[in-house]
Amino acid sequence: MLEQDIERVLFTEEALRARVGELAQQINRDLAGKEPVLISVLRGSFIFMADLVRAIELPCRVDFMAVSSYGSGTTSSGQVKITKDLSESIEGRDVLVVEDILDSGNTLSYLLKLLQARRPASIRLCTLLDKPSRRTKPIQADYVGFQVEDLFVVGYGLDYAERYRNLPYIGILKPRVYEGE
Ligand code: PRP
Ligand code: 7HP
Repeated sequence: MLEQDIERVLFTEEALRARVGELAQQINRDLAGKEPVLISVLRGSFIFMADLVRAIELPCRVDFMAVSSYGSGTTSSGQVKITKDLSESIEGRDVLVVEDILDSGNTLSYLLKLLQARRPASIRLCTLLDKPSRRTKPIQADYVGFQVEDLFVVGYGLDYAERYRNLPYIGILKPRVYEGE
């Protein structure tokens, strides 16, 4: 079972639910009167997006973009690949990018540049987790669920080698799982 590979639970289902609700309240206030488009960066953000959008009370659109830079390891390859683009134009729209984790910043600095070139009215970034100690690109999120230390975390959408996304909480993997990577 997946549970056997988890060393410690960092954020329980209850803690995630409460924090996602707080983030949504902040977004409801900040974007009041607007109709933002929420862009989920797949695949890691799919669960966070589903919970966040249901707590947002504004009229909004959703769209999806798939990018990948980690391959099957625990460090970024540095090369961001777009594997699925948006379905609609964002020109003139208020955009909220929804991510699961901001780590080195490679993925999001690449993505934000690309989205900015499409001339949205505004872009904001919401990440569930932030690992500032690993940042190599100067990028900050407007909304952060939790800061995490330099530990590889899984669950609630986040994977290691495509596994563990379906854990309902966020936890730290036992080192034996990725040793010898
Ligand atoms: C993960 C995560 C972020 C990115 C963050 O994606 O979802 O997009 O890494 O890391 P960075 O700040 O160091 O770039 P990954 O490439 O693992 O793809 P996934 O979303 O399909 O799991
Ligand atoms: C990407 C990623 N994916 C899962 N867990 C982490 O801790 C990660 N950092 N960057």
